[in-house]
Amino acid sequence: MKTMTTIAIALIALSTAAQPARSHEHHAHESYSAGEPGDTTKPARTIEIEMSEMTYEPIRIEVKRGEQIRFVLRNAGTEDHEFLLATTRENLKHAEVMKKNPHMEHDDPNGVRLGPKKSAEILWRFTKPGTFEYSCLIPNHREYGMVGHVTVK
Ligand SMILES: [Cu+2]
Repeated sequence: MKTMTTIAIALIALSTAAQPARSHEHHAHESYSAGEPGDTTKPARTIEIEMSEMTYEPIRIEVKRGEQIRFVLRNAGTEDHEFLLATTRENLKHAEVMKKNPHMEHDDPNGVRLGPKKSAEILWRFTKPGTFEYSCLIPNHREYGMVGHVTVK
């Protein structure tokens, strides 16, 4: 009986210890809904995207399934903006988390946050067919129009 209690306590301890690790994994976005990070040794088509208050230019792009794109991103605005490549579902979920923590830092291959006049590149391979989006999840920016669409054919 004593042994049973000890095992039960040990199991409880184990399961609570596993909790933070699991939520951290989720937060790190280890799986990507819009494809996968690109391979620098493979050819890529360059698409330039300009960010400003509160839109992207262009706001819609089309790529072929399997195509690798080098996104050249430039913030031409006067505020910070983001470019996060994912499904709409994933970005909306992510936006909820950002509402609670607006200064959340991103360190993911599918996204970047840029200050005014800054630029960056993202190399991405669209491996799945469907419709994806790039949006800015700084509170209210997506609602005000900072969402673009990628159609993968
Ligand atoms: Cu923005």
